[in-house]
Amino acid sequence: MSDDLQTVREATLASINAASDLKAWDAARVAVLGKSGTLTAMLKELGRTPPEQRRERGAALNALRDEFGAALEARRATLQAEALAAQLAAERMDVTLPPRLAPVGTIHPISRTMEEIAAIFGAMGFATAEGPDIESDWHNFSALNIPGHHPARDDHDTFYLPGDPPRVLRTHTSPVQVRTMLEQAPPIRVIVPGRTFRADHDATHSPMFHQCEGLLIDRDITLGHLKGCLIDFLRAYFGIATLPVRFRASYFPFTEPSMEVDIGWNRRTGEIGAGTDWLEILGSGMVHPKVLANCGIDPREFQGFAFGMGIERITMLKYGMADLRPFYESDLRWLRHYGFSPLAPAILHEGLSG
Ligand code: 2NL
Repeated sequence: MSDDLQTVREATLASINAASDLKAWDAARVAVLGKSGTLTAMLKELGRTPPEQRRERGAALNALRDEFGAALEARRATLQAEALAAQLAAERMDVTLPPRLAPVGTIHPISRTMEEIAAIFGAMGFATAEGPDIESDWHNFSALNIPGHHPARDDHDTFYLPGDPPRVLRTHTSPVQVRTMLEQAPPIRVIVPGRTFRADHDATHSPMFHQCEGLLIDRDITLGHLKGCLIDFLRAYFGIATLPVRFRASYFPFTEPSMEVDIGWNRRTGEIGAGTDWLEILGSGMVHPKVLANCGIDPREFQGFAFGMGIERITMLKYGMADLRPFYESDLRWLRHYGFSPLAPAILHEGLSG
């Protein structure tokens, strides 16, 4: 090999092996084999070489081109392996580490109780219905046989909203059952959990609280159906198969007859299902014929029963909470203590058969 080719060879191989990353490698490649690279220029000059030297020089240049190509390929493989090793080292991770857990909240006891009630009545074929917080006077009162002059209106401490006619914040969830009866033909089985509002605020009353009412309408429905249904519910909800339940005559404008439902407890210890005292827990009754007629149902053909309960109250009784106010204060300590895991659903209806 001629001296000039030997010089080019050494300089080129040195520059290829000096390339310390893929960018420098590419620059070295272009400098030799690119359009105006050193070897490209020498190959172009071959045409001007005297014919007797051309063959030998051409063979030498071709050999150089192959050698540079091989050197470039070897360098590229080395650089890529180094780059991959560096990346693997930099991005090293331990896939056996436990995951960082996202903070998990808790289900509010009000929501939990509503879910439990829906699960128990759901197993008895009741659907859950919802409706608006703001109601007409007719849906909240008149349809339920509570006329304008009726003293029950004063009892309800109603929030009236401005307007003509004035509307109300619903004082119970009954207007949702009224809407259900107007929209659906019997048979009807619904429960209606939700917010209710009364202008009443002290240690045991909040102006916003929660109720769950229920309604069943069908042919040949009797007080016996009401009693069996509510006894099953109370025993499943409190998880006490032998819970004593007592029905006591009462009065509501929207039911006839009406009954208060009591459960057995020990007033001194607060224990439910034990002792000789009675605790009022539900209101109930056979739906008043006038209410059925107001809601487009013929009372000679269909009968039914209805009931209502306070969610906060039955929650406090079941979980031994002494005070109503923390329900609405969003105190994380209280919520963590009394809240429920979002991963453990209410499956209390199993208690009905079990
Ligand atoms: C209670 C008493 C009760 C009802 C609610 C009702 C609804 C319709 C027709 C007839 Cl649409 N009745 N609801 C009946 C009896 C009692 O609630 O102490 N609630 C906390």
